[in-house]
Amino acid sequence: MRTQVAIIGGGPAGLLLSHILDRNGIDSVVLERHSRQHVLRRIRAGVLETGTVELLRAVGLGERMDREGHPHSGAAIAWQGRERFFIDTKKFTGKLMMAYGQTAITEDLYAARDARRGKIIDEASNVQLHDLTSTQAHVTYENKGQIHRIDCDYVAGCDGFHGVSRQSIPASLLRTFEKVYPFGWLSIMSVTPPYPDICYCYHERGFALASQRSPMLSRYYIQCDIDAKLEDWPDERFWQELKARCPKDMAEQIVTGPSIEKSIAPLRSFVAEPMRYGRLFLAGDAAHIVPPTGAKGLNLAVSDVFYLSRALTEKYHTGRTHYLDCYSDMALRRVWGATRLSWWLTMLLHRFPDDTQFDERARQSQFDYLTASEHARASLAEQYGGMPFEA
Ligand code: RFL
Ligand code: PHB
Repeated sequence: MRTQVAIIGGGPAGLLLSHILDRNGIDSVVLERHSRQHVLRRIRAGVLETGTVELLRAVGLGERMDREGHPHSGAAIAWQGRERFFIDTKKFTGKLMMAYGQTAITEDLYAARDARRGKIIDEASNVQLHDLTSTQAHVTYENKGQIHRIDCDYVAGCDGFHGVSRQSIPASLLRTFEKVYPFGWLSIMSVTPPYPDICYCYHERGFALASQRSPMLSRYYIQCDIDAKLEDWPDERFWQELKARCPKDMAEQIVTGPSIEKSIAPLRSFVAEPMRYGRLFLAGDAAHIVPPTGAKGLNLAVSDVFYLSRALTEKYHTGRTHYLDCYSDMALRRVWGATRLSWWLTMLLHRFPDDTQFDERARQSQFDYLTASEHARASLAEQYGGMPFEA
């Protein structure tokens, strides 16, 4: 088989890239390790920046999002013993954000690719990338016991943190930057009316977060020990702990019910540089991971895809390689901005096992500064709402 762009990974980054390339007359094949059912079962991000929302609309993926998503003007921080604080993206940037789940976006993307007879190969195992610095770049994979080969002009590595693409770059050429946090997030989904605001809670017992997917679907998170086990967290205990970390009026408003999903995710910051090796371009979690505190992971995957689709379109339509040549630098500038914000919010809103009284006071002072300074509030709102894409 031959294609113009071989895309490794059928998550949001890979599917969106394939969709946009197709709209621009560029052929691609998506190779996904898991079954479609498995990919669609994953519950992950839920908050979209304006830039993400506008891009999805611009490429014909806005209809269901605008019908079912919940536009909102930012998020609240409930700091123990203090007045509620609001990260007001609407006031400071004029922009609305959108609560719309990654699961729904992935469904929309599969539907859009199917409608255009897009080539997505599920359950492609042992994917390998070959000759990435030559004009004979190709990928091989196994499917139903047979080995297949796809020749291509470019390879897009959209295969997440544990994928094969980043590992195909010689270690001597790759620099990685990593921070692993000493706790995780325990999450549940429940068929209950959500708390009205997305609300981040800081409490001496640890962090908690109220979020939402739809008028009858709630998503809640609490900070947990790094070695926490799901079996130790029956629903009853989760709700009790969540409510203990929220202000009283908020706890009283939270509607509890049986969980339909429960999982634990570790928190990590990770960036790999550069995001290009010869004809291979990395996008999304394949190149970087942020802790979910800033709700940036999915939004970064989308901004990478915006830059990469523009670069490939320029190359195929005009022969110029300006955007391909600056893809890594441009994408990384945005990545580092979101990485820094996610790290900062994680430090601000969590209790660390080795916290001293100094750390606690410094955190309180940081929060005091936010409440006292219009400039500080504007800066946070601008970054939480998402920085614009570079021209
Ligand atoms: P994905 O979604 O991980 O998709 C990558 C796809 O590649 C496939 N794959 C391979 N395919 C072929 N060959 C291989 N060798 C392959 N290896 C992997 C995988 O099966 C998968 O389908 O990456 P992408 O597209 O870059 O999208 C990024 C987002 O998914 C991610 O940034 C966010 O979901 C991060 N994230 C969250 N972000 C938020 O903003 N808020 C959240 O609440 C939130 N929760 C999460 C998360 C990420 C999680 N992960 C990755 C463990 C919760 C979890 C559990
Ligand atoms: C979510 O809705 O899943 C969500 C919201 C805000 C975050 C992270 C996750 O910071």
